[in-house]
Order: sequence, then structure tokens, then C-alpha cells
Amino acid sequence: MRTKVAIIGAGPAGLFLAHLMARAGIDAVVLERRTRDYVEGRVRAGVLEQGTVALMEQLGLDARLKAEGLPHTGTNLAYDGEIFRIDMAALTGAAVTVYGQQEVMRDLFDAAGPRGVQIVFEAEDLRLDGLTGNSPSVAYRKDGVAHTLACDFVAACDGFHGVGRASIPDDVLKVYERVYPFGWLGILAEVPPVNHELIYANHARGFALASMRSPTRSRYYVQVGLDERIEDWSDERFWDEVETRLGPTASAGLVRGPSFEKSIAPLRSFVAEPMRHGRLFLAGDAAHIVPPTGAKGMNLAVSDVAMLAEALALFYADRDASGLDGYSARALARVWKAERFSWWFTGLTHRFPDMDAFARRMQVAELAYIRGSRAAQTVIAENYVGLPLR
Ligand code: FAS
Ligand code: PHB
Repeated sequence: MRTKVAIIGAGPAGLFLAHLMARAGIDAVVLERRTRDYVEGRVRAGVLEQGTVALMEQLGLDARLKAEGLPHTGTNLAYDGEIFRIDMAALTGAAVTVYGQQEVMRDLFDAAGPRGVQIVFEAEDLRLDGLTGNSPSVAYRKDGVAHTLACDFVAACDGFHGVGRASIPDDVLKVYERVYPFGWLGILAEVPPVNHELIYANHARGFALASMRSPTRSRYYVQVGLDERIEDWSDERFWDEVETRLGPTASAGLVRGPSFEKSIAPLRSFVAEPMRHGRLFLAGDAAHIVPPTGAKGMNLAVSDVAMLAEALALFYADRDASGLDGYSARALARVWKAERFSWWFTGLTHRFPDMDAFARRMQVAELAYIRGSRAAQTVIAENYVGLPLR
């Protein structure tokens, strides 16, 4: 088999890139080790930046998004029993849309066949060869049969544990990392959200987030220790903790109900540089991870592949490699700004084990300052709705 662009991974990065290649008429093949159901079943991101919404519109994939997505012009911060709203639309002219990653993946997969997007599911034992030459290839096994996919370029959209980044020599790759001393315990429940917008809560006992997937389906998170286990958290304990951390005002009218999904995700900040090695390009979680506090993870994956697709289109149109040569620096410039915002917002809202009384007072003082400052709220708003691609 031969193609122009071999895409490893059918998550948001891989599938958005595949659709962008199909629209540009550039031959590409997606190699995914799992099944469609498995990929679509992963409960992850919930908030789309304005740029991600725009890309779905440009790709003509926004019909359900427009019908079922929830535009949010503001978001809320709760602390010390108080709550205040940041009017993002008034401050930036932009908004975000609440629409789960599972729904995005369903839209991308549903449109793949009709648009000629080639996806090989359950592709196993992938190996990347010839990355620093002119004839890279991807070896893999499917149903026990060995295959080799010859290509011009390999886009590693294979997430944090993928094969792409691991194919870059240690003396070439530079890694930056911060592992947080806590995780997020999240649930899904068929109950109406406590607020029509999101609430990020800072409490002495730890962080909590009230989010949603629809007017009847809520997504809540509480910060938990790295040693905690799901079986230690009954629904009742979870709801008690959410109400305590949101505080009486923010949790007024909160509707409890049985969770049908419960999981714990670790938090880390991670960046691998460069995002290119010869004919290999990294995109999405393959190159970077952010704590979900800033709702940046999936949106960064989308902005990476928007830049990569532009560079590939320039190359195939004019044999102009300038976009490809500039991809890593351009993508990283935006990645680091999202890393900073996610790290800062996590520091503002979470309880760190080594925090002393002074550090706690600094958090509360910063929240009180933000509450009264249009300038401080504008900084949060422009980062949250999504910084421009350029
Ligand atoms: P993904 O990990 O989504 O996709 C990579 C794909 O590559 C997978 O389908 C995998 O099966 C495949 N793959 C890996 N190795 C392979 C190999 N060797 N061969 C073939 N295929 C291979 N982001 C937010 O914005 N908000 C959130 O609340 C949020 N919560 C999260 C919770 C969890 C538990 C995790 C893990 C992430 C969360 N994220 C969140 C971040 C998440 O949304 C990612 O940013 C997003 O999925 C990134 O998309 P991709 O880069 O496509 O990587
Ligand atoms: C979610 O709804 O899953 C969600 C929303 C905002 C975040 C993180 C997760 O910052």
C-alpha cells in the first residue's frame, strides 16, 4: 500500500487531520489500534473553543453541533461560598460551546466513509521506518496479516502513549513535564446541570467543577489524591463533596442522581520538542498534555492539525516545504501559551498538599482580585475561548 500521509491514531487529532486531507484532495490513511466503538466510548473533553467550532463549520461537520451544542458566553468561579461570572462574550466577543468529545468523534466517524476518509481499525504492532529519509513507511498487522504502508509523511496523532514520539531519538527530543499531586474524579449522571454554565470551584478541601453534556446530562469533577480509588467513592460521598466544594450559593438546587460513568484521570503538564523529526510530525497529545482545568486538551489537538494540514497543502500544491519546516515552531508557540494558562488556572483553583496558610490566602486574594477586575477577567476570557492560530 502507498499513500501521501500516514496518520497514526483516530482520536480528534487524527480524524480532523484526515478530514482536512480529504478536503484538500491529499491521499491519507488512518491507522488506529482500537475499534471505533472504543475510541468513541472514551469520555473526555467537554468544551470546544471558538476555533474548533469554526473548523467543524468549515468541514461541514457542524449540523449536530449546531442542534445539540450548548453555546456558553460566560463561565463561573466559586470560592469561599461565593460565586461570580466572567462574561467572556462581553470581554472578547467570543464564546465556547459545550459538546462532548464523544459527540465530536461520532460526527467525524460518521462523515468519514461518505468523504472517502480511509481508516484501518485494529491495526496492531505499528512500527515507523525511514523517518529521516525520503521514503518513510509504517509496518503494522491487521487480522494477523503483516502490512507495510509506504508514504511521504507520517503524522503521529497517537496520543500520550503512542509510537510516534517514541520514534524520535532521545538525543533529539527535549521533554518538559510537571506531574500534579492529585487527579480528577469525574462522573456522568442523567440529572440537569446545577447551572446553565460551568462552575470552577476553589475550596479548602479541593477543586470541583460543575459541567454538563446537555440540559439533562451533567458532568461533575472533584479533585482527589493520587492514592484514591473509584471504589472508595460512593455516589453519596461524591455528591456531598461536590456540594461542599461548590458552596451553598453555587450548589443551590443541585439535583443528585445515580452516576453511570465514574473515572479518575491523572493531571500533568507535558511538552515534547520538536514536534517534527524528518518526515514525522507530532500532533495533539502525542506532543503535549495539559491539565483539563483550562479545557485545552482536545482544542490544542485541533489547532495542531489545522496548522499541519495547511503546511501539507502548501507542500503538495507548490512543493513549498516552508510550512512543514515552520510547523513545529508555530505549533509550539500556541501550545506553550495553552500550557501556561492551564498550569496557572490549575494553581489558582486546586489545593496542593504542600500549601501553607499564606499560599491559601494568596489563592483567595487572587480570586477576589479577579472578581473585581475587568482586566484580569479579560485575560481569563481570551485564553478560555481560545487564542488565535497566528
Ligand atoms: P487521543 O489520545 O485522543 O487519540 C490517540 C489515538 O491514537 C487513540 O485512539 C489511540 O488508540 C491511538 N493510538 C495510540 N497508539 C497507537 C498505535 N501504536 N497504533 C495505532 N493507534 C494508536 N481534554 C479536555 O479538553 N477536557 C477534558 O476534560 C479532558 N479530559 C480527559 C480525560 C482523560 C482520562 C484523558 C486521557 C484526556 C482528557 N482530555 C481532556 C484530553 C483529551 O481530550 C485529549 O486532549 C484528546 O483526546 C487529544 O486527542 P489526540 O491527540 O487525538 O489523542
Ligand atoms: C468537561 O465537561 O468534561 C470539562 C469541562 C471543562 C473543563 C474540563 C472538563 O475545563
